[in-house]
Amino acid sequence: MAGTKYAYVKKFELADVLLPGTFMVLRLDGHGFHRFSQDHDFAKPNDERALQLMDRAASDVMAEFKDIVLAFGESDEYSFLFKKSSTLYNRRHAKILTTVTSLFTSSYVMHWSEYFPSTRLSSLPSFDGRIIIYPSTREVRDYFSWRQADTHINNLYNTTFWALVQQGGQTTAQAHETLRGTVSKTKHEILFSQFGVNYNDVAERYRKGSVLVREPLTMEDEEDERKKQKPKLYSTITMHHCDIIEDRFWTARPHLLE
Ligand code: DGT
Ligand code: MG
Ligand code: MG
Ligand code: MG
Ligand code: MG
Repeated sequence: MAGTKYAYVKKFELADVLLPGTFMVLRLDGHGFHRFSQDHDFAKPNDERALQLMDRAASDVMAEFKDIVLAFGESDEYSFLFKKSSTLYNRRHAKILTTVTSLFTSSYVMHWSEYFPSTRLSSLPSFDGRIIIYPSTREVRDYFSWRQADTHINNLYNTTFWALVQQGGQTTAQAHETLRGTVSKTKHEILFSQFGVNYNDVAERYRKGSVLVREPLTMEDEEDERKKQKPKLYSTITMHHCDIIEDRFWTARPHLLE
């Protein structure tokens, strides 16, 4: 085809390569999930099934794209960290972003009925996506701290808000008013004194989000896998609901930021 008189149009496709030797972080976010969550009766403040379905789609993405070493999910969003040396699709921005985003979406749809057996998928879920490149480990650490701090702030607010409404009998307008301008400590106190809830006992999944880690298999594990005739599996994906702001998580896994 290269020789036809039409082939020049290909030259209009400009390169969109992401800077080599930098960390690529890809974040997806559900489009219009305020409405989508209402249409599908998501539990408030947190719907365990919906969060598990997000985790499932994210782990399918990680199974397909081995250069993704870490993922963090909360609410209707997921962030994926690619290893710094990744040359996936020659680091073409649009190719990476669209392939990952559509794979995530198709997995979300394909597995919907496993997680929502009695709720028909009645509208079309879609996700927006972006890739941010970060020059050093400092920004990568701060990026994930930013997302997990967001999880905490939103969950504390939402947990207190829905306690006021569901158990405290307030209207949503009243609950907004009750919480206007309050600091974290006040929300903890409201939960404890009015509803007997110690916030620290709320499920870690809700307080900390989901962390998917690609763990390299040890030689011994590899040998076991070979015996099971899966010679190509050199890593495994594990899920955690743990702190990723402090150093501990990262120092235990130096391979993530190599
Ligand atoms: P966007 O992202 O600009 O298209 O708009 P939205 O509506 O997706 O807004 P966003 O992403 O800022 O907020 C996520 C929405 O999804 C928020 O309205 C709450 C809803 N949502 C996410 N997870 C849950 C859940 O577990 N339970 C309930 N009830 N709602 C959830
Ligand atoms: Mg948004
Ligand atoms: Mg959204
Ligand atoms: Mg969101
Ligand atoms: Mg093609």
